[in-house]
Amino acid sequence: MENIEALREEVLAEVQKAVDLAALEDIRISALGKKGRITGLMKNLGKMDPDQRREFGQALNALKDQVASALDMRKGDLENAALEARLTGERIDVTLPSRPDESAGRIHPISQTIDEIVSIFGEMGFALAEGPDIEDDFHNFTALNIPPEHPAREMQDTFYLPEGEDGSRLVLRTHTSPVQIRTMQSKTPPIRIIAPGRTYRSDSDMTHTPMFHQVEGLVIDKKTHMGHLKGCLLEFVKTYFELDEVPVRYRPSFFPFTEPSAEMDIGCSRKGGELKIGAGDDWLEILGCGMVHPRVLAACGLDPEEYQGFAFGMGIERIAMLKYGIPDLRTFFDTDLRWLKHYGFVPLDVPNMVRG
Ligand code: 2U9
Repeated sequence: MENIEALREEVLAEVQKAVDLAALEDIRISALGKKGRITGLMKNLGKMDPDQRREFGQALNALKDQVASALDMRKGDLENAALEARLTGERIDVTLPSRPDESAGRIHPISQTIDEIVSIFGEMGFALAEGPDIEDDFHNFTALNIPPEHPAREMQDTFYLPEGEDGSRLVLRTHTSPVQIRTMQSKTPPIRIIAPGRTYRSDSDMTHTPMFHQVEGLVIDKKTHMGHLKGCLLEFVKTYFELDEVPVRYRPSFFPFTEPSAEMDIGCSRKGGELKIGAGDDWLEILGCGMVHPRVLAACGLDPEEYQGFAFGMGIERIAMLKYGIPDLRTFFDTDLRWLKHYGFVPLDVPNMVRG
């Protein structure tokens, strides 16, 4: 018993004096390990008579528990002290710029351009509208005053799905205009929407891909006129190209769904083979537009005597190429990661109207 008491004092004092975790581990092994001092006393139990063994055994077990919990406590204290020392010793320089994350993804220029356009028109009170890529003949052609013999309806220009049982053929939408048709059918004016998305045409060369992106806008109200169209589109090109002033001109054009129709050009210079937008003696076609044809309004159940409005449309790849200096349309769809690293946008670091 005296042995046990002496050992208790000795081991507990050692535990308290341990300066680090390695010293503590040595103490644990020397007390509780296979050849440890407490383990050594345990081995003596076999030689004792039953009464003595019970008394001695209980005392030894209590000692073992006490030493184990003292070791645990000291371990916790030493770990806390080590952490405390690290925290006071190490300083984090919060002003250091972060390392570029090589594995971080990029926002595709198409997505970036759509976000920019939607946000510019959003500021002007336009709502985002979306619709299906697979459309019926009515929403893609008929309601848009596209006559049966129009070349846009031909197989060479449009992707048709296999004929249905009733002889009807669904199409991959050739423009996002069906989205506006669906909106006019389901909502009463005033309507102000912007409809970006994928469109499909059976066309493939240097400047055409079978799938491309368009954004179209539509404004319908009782007294919406061409002046609204011009003000709205001028505001858009100035904001999109980040210019205070942009010369614009409208050339007469033709679309089945608008009357009158026009193409909008912006001033530019092409001196020395370099395109500069916003000034100069040259012009660059940017979008098509016009007043919604009365037959289109009527096809959507709106009275052309009561309502009128304007619409416009542009190719997203084209205006992304102009703003971001991307020379080849087909590279948009090559899924080349090096291209995306070069032309893509770092999330949270994209240009916007607030930060520029
Ligand atoms: C409705 C009524 C009218 C949308 C318009 C254009 C002119 C146009 C082209 C630009 C380049 C398509 O991507 S492109 O090839 N679009 O010039 N789009 S007016 O007019 C509409 C749309 C919907 C109900």
